[in-house]
Amino acid sequence: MTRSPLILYLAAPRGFCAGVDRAIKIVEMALEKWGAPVFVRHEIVHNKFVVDGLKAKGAVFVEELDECPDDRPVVFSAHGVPKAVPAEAAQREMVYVDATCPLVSKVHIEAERHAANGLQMIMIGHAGHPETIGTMGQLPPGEVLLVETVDDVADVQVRDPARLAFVTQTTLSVDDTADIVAALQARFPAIVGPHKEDICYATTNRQEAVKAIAPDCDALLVVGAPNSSNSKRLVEVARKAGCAYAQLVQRATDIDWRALDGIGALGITAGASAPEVLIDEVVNAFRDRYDVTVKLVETAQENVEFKVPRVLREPA
Ligand code: 0CH
Ligand code: SF4
Repeated sequence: MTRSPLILYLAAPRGFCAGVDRAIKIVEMALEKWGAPVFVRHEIVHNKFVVDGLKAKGAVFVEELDECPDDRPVVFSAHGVPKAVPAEAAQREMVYVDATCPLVSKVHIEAERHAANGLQMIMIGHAGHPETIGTMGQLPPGEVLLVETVDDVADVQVRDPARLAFVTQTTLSVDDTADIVAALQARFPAIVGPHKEDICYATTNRQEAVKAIAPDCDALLVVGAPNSSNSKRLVEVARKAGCAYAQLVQRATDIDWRALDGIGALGITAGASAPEVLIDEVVNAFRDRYDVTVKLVETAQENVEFKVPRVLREPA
């Protein structure tokens, strides 16, 4: 049987970012240093394959600190935690390691700095997402106002329109966020904030790469998890950029082959928390069924690397 030809546009950059790489290494180092079990508060990154791999090595994933015993180490996930979390760990004299991405920590510091200067904070982010909870939790409850959409900007009630600042989640849609920032600046001309927003290099680059391939693709698959904000944004970006069929897949088994019937050009990318081995798995599933020609489309080169703490803190 002859296989149909398929052009496979492989986006670059895709997959793991520096913050994810560092966070996973921190859990591995903690397991090496202290042995199992090491507790991890929240999925270290939003990827089942990564989480299952660490579980097999002895990591225990929980949602809240009160699920951890006092006498075992705990790692905080890459998404960041409210200030109350390390405070509680310290009060319980627990050993804890913070795997918050340095680019998320930077936003935490920004929020604190603005508040120290007497500015009321507005956060652009998704309600309930751990990064949003963590960033808003750098200040006392109720101090940070959340806006999720342009429409929310019209409703937000501020103390003093002349004394405002904003921060954002790092994994948002660059274009949607630009619209929200513009709406904030139109309503509150004195608002201060970052140069554009706080979206990180990895999020920006992955969205740019998708924009470059999406118009040429009959279908585009994003390897990533349904709870991964940055991965879900890549699906939206692909659709907006002109690829009507864009879907998230966690593994090759998620591919809906019937929906792909008759395609001639496919795009593949991956969210920042998806390991390359899963991208290979998806690509190989297409090689099994099609006569694949891979075209790598690289829109940026990344050389960001975050240092992993050389020595994890000893128990007090
Ligand atoms: O995209 P989100 O924030 O949901 O998280 P992820 O999929 O675990 O990717 C890593 C980003 C971590 C914090 O920016
Ligand atoms: Fe850090 Fe960006 Fe990766 Fe989040 S997506 S972990 S902010 S580099």
